[in-house]
Amino acid sequence: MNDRRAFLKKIGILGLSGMATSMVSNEQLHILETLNPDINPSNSFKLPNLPYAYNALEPFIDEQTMIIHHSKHHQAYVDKLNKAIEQVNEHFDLETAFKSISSMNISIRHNGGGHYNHSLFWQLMRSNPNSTENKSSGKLADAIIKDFATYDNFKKEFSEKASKIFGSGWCWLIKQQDGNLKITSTANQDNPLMDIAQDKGTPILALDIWEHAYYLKYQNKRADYIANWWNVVNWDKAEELFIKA
Ligand code: MN3
Repeated sequence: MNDRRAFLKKIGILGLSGMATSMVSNEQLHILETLNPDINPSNSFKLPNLPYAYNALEPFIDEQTMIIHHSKHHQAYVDKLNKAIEQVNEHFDLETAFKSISSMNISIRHNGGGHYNHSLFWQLMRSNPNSTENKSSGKLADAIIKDFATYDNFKKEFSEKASKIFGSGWCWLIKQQDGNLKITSTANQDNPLMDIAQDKGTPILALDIWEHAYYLKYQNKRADYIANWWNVVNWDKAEELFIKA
């Protein structure tokens, strides 16, 4: 019954947006729905479902942190973003908004970034309870070798950048306009798609460095959180983002 309702809802949305069913996977459709109010019948942003259970990232990221991070923190960004865009009548698309975010209401920058960054962050992780080796593969792996000499070098550089962020922020691997990869960081909920970002590019990896992302399990040991996060990086998703960028 639920499946049928969900299916009919999707068909309705596909009809509205004029997309062919074959062009959109279920996962992509869900993300489109949550990130774009234009194809979301309630005309507001929505909290996306996690693509796994709250305890799926154990033992590296604990269940309680995931519950609070997703259902409280991310939900709050969504709610505040919807409030911030109440005054905006025209077509509102987050990725477009980021290109001129410096001229917008600060609440759209904080909460639009918060919604976008977390939506990406959830997708860029996956379950790996047995801690099997988890490394980049495919074209992204080749690009990492080209730009950082070795995978271990890249991992070390990214971990150092993430551990040195002062206060709250995000660490990113981005693909720049020239096609090269770069490790960069942003403060608060800013991201590399925003006009105010020092290094601009398409996010390929995203790591939340806010204390709410790790404090329950790791307290002040941010380096341990970062070291364990590598176990749950979803390299298939990163490869997909890299190829699309
Ligand atoms: Mn967070």
